[in-house]
Amino acid sequence: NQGIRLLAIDLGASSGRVMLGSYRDGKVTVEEIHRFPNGPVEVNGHLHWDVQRLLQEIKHGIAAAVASYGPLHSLSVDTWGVDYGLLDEQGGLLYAPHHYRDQRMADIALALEAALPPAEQFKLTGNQPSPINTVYQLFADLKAKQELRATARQLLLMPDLFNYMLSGVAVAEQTIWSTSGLLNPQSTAPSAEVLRRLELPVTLIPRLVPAGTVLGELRPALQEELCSGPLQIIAGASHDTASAVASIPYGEPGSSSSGPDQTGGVGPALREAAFISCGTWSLVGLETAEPVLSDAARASGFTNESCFGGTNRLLKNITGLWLLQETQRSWAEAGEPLSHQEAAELAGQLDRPSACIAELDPNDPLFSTPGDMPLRIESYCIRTGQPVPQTRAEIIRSILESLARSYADTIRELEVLTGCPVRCIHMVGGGIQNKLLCQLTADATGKDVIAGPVEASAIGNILVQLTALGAVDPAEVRRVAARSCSTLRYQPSLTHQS
Ligand code: ADP
Ligand code: LRH
Repeated sequence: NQGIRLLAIDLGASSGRVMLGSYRDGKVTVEEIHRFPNGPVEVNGHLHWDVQRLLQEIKHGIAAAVASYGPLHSLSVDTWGVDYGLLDEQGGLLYAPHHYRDQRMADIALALEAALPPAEQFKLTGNQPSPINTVYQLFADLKAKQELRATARQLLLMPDLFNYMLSGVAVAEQTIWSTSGLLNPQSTAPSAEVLRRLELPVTLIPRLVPAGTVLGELRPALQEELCSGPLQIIAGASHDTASAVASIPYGEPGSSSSGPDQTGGVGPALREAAFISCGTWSLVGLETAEPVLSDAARASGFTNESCFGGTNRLLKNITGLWLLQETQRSWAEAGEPLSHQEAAELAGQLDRPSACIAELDPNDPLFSTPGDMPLRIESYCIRTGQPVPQTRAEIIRSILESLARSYADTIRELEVLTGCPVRCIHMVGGGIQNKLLCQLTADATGKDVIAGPVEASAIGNILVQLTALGAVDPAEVRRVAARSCSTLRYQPSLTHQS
């Protein structure tokens, strides 16, 4: 009994992976078929995504999986949020999609906010206003290139774009569109008011579909090229964060997080466990029944996004391990590369009491664009009157301790906003391989951290596909996740000062 075999194509901002999922005896197992780097590509002073290369990598992964395992049932692509491609009348891409770290929005953001102030955006969409949001980027692109009003026929967010390139079917999947700043807070329809106030054409938005919608089969030409047979393409929980949260094994013994509202109904949180999805970004939040649209939520930087199944994620986007990735990139360019594992080990070996550790605000705009991160950390320290970390270990440790501190601050804010105590934290994603970061998070929050799975987005992607195929009942997803994932528990160390 081979069970059901399917592919999760999980594109993160720093790497993409093609993962084979097998579902048998009520459990999912995953195996990495192909991994490739991803990141911003500068063309004529602007940052873009290399969509054609990413498509080639995806195709390579499909062919490799079929060569090793034979026919597969389905595949689904999930990606980072907010970015998009515009299609012309023939269904071709008008230009290479911009990367959300591109700086073309700097001035135009003010014009957008004059037409639609941030507080109104938040009430109308539930999304925290930010120049990276689709709505800001689209407003900027339509102002800069007037001809797009005539030539652009459809706007596809990144996972919808890849699923379209594979299947020929264009949709707007709800979880990824919940990052756009263009839908109502429940992500069930475009916000007519936002579109009207910003003069954005509603016709660009394809048909909205929920996570777990079968789109059709792999295009015939691709079937012939890659797998000589049918392969279903599914719009899963296409936002990588929605997929990651779908994989969380809530209800793991001792996590006090198995059922809805165990707080006695004090607040809107669905569980007493918070999550941290830890990759290029750190997404720190709680699942709630409904979007939280209070002024306090907006003022403290929270956003609302859709989960698989229609619940809400109240979360903050924290500039996460991007700080470390860019630091490592600078060192590699200087001829002194350091792997992820070496970086974590170096910071762990530091003699902490005598070390020079800076307190960084990861969300300071200084850190948001590509550049010489060690130099920026130095400028930040000078600006904020702190001693400058000197050694590589001190720089890494400053980043990791600052991330853990901002996680702790965010979790305290979540408790105040929802009125629900957070008992423990589920950490998922590539960043949990950094054991020091997990321990620092337990120490800074004073709460148990349950770490796992690493490949959360891929596992969530597979689980949602299984519901679309009718193999797993949506109500069973958490239980299958709990059976499929092993976790590691970190407890606050005795030296923790709360
Ligand atoms: P994304 O999906 O945004 O591309 P990932 O979830 O793949 O990000 O996480 C990538 C991050 O995980 C890296 O930036 C790195 O900091 C961390 N990481 C990956 N592998 C390891 C490792 N072996 N040890 C420590 N940290 C790691
Ligand atoms: C993380 C993520 C996050 C944001 C950002 C742009 O990969 O999806 O949730 O949307 O990318």
